[in-house]
Amino acid sequence: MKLLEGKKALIFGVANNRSIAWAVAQAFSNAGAEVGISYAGEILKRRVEPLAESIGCDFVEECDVSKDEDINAIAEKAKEHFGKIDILVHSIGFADRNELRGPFYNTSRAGFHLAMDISVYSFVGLARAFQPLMNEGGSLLTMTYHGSTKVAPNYNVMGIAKAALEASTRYLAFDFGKEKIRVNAVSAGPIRTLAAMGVGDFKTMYKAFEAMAPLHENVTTEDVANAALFLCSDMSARTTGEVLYVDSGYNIMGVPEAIDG
Ligand code: NAD
Ligand code: 0WE
Repeated sequence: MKLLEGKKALIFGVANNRSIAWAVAQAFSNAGAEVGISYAGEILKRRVEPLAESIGCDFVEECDVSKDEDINAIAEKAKEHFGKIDILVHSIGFADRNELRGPFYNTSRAGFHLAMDISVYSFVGLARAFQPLMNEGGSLLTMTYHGSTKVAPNYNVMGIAKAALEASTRYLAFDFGKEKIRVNAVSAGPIRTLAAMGVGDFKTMYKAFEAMAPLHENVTTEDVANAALFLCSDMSARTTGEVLYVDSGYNIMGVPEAIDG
């Protein structure tokens, strides 16, 4: 019996084959789940449809999470297609590129609102829309980053958004606990995805991460997907409101080891 046999999972945030959401979709499909995929906009459709097809996924729907209409519409479509679902994965984050460099105090009001809306509120909005469709024993999962609790230079307003996302995870876990639905987050180390590409000096950060982390290895989307599989399966039946780090141990370090060899 596979870990997600008989479970229905809806995964938000597939942009391309490097997306964390795509690794999650593949891992869940391999674990026996029936998978549905959602992507942000028309431009991504061409990329996402062949990926979905490759895992035999026949629910591929556009949803711009900045629009309540889109969120309500996809919940309605999911209800028609799946009836109820067991798992919802939120793998979405966005800030204006200009906010991800220079001093944090330069964050504009509009930039702050946008980052919070797309990266935080969307998880709450999806949770509300899908609450009536979630089976008991189900799971909600989101993706976060260590810049939420510690300063990551240039991550800026996204760090504030991730702090709010992690707090939202705890409040949602409380609400959904009554219905025996768990809500958790995976905190991943830096991975070269589309969302990381636009970031100046990502290579330096990537190298520094590898040097500092106890395991001295960078993180892959497959690593994140395996943790997601654990958190969305009955293997983690009594874990909720948690942030699980998949970061080669980077976050436990306070002082780097000597690098003179
Ligand atoms: P990605 O670019 O593949 O995924 C981000 C997704 O957000 C894309 O699919 C994009 O279309 C979607 N998105 C943006 N605006 C949207 C909107 N209005 N409506 C719907 N979808 C929208 O990059 P990724 O690295 O896979 O990112 C997924 C999640 O993982 C994000 O929350 C990110 O913050 C988090 N994360 C990434 C890293 C990393 O280093 N790559 C590390 C830790 C956490
Ligand atoms: O959460 C993320 C990605 C955040 C992100 C990245 C972009 C780049 C392109 C959000 N919005 C945008 N908007 C764009 O236009 N990560 C954890 C990856 C990441 O992004 C960083 C990082 C790391 C790590 C930005 C600055 C510093 C470090």
